[in-house]
Amino acid sequence: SNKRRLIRLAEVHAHGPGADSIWVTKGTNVYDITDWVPSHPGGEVILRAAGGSIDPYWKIFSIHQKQDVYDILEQYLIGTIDPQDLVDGQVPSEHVPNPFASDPERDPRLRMHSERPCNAETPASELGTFITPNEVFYVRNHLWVPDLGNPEDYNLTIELYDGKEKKYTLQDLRDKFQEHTITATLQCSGNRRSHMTANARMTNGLQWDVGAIGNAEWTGVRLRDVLADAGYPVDDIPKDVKHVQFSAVEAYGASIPIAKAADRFGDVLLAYKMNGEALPPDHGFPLRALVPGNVAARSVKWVNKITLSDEESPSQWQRRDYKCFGPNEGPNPNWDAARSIQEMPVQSAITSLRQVSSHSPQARKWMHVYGLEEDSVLLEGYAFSGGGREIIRVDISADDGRSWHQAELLEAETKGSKAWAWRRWRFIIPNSQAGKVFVVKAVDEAYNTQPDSYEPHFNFRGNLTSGWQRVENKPIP
Ligand code: MTE
Ligand code: MO
Repeated sequence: SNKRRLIRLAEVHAHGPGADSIWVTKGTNVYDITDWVPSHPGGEVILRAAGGSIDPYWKIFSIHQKQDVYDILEQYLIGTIDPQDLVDGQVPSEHVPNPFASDPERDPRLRMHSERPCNAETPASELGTFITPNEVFYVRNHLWVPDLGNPEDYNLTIELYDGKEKKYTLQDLRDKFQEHTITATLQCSGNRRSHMTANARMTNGLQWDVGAIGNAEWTGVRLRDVLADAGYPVDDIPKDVKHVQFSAVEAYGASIPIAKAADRFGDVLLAYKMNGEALPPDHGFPLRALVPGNVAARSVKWVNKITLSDEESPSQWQRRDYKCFGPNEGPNPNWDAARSIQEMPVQSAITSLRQVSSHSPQARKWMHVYGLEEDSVLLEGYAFSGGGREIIRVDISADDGRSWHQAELLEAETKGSKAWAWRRWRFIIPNSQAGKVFVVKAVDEAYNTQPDSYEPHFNFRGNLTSGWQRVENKPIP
């Protein structure tokens, strides 16, 4: 039939993003998806594949790997690639785009979980400082790092509830608004997921250790100030507006409640600096939302559109992935009924365990520094809670939870209206009193604390793992 006509690759290329009709290939089939583009649930990102192969995108957006999605596409089949354009029966590799072509180089110290998209955590050995250096700050990308062209052309669009839009260039943001700096910890909801897998059951997602977290100074303008300038009454929130949706250049999106965005003590920033430097490409250059106290998934990188709405962001990262379920709920839960994660619960981890010993010249130095007379074990780590709730205590057990001590909470200078930054802590115990297993747990200012085990807060996604961390009494590499 005419559905099977042979099509040259050059003809496919002519139906790219600007063309009247939009074609894509999947395998060696050709589809005219013009009529589908406006109803694509993922929005205009589909145009990235226009005139070429959608295969690499469908690999990344795994939501497509379902029969009903294949069925939709099959309706638009118009032909197959002419065999004279194929190499070994396949579309040549030049025709298949590399969505990750503009991803930057990464610091070799990062522990890579997946390269495309880049998911890399800070190794425990680099988690020892109050401020996490930009080069080793964990990277959590769902997609590619967008190629932005000239930053001077970058625009942020604010869409108010009545549909009116206001645009700001980066220069507008710098010129019109007061600059603010806050010290804030970003933590992925999957931080420590591997501990839930190890101590309860297999979880679905990247198996992060303790390093999907980091602390930085973020500089930018207050979202609240920008919303006010755009014409939104931040001190008299209209009833219908419930959420602020952030959309990013590369198709990621998420939202936060309006009450957080409009709160004068909420410190939500549109940040352009990280630790005093321009945002690195992996962390959202030139502009990211920074929502302190909330799960890092809401701190949308490369943000270029902000929409006030009565609804949460329609993205899968708001309506799906970042939710928790009961321990008994299987992999097909009622997603819509579950609440999306916003503020984080209490968390703590041991990032360093060292011998301070008279036997080793290097470790002897620490005995001197800490004024110790006996060979000892030195533990260090972090503790953090969401919502700006301060960590008030860190308890350490040197005998697997039978008896407890309090760690020393280290002082650090922070900026911001609330306790958005983690607390570093230190604990030293003579070897003669140290058992085989150390345990850590923390308490925040609301006296929230952590679950002692993993099964009771198991969820198949492995989100918000916060069970007491246990580590063996041996050096952490
Ligand atoms: N923003 C965009 N545009 N794309 C993303 O993939 N990942 C989110 C959030 N913002 C993401 C994003 C998630 S899940 C996390 S944990 C943080 O960014 C990670 O921020 P970082 O890579 O700067 O550490
Ligand atoms: Mo995340």
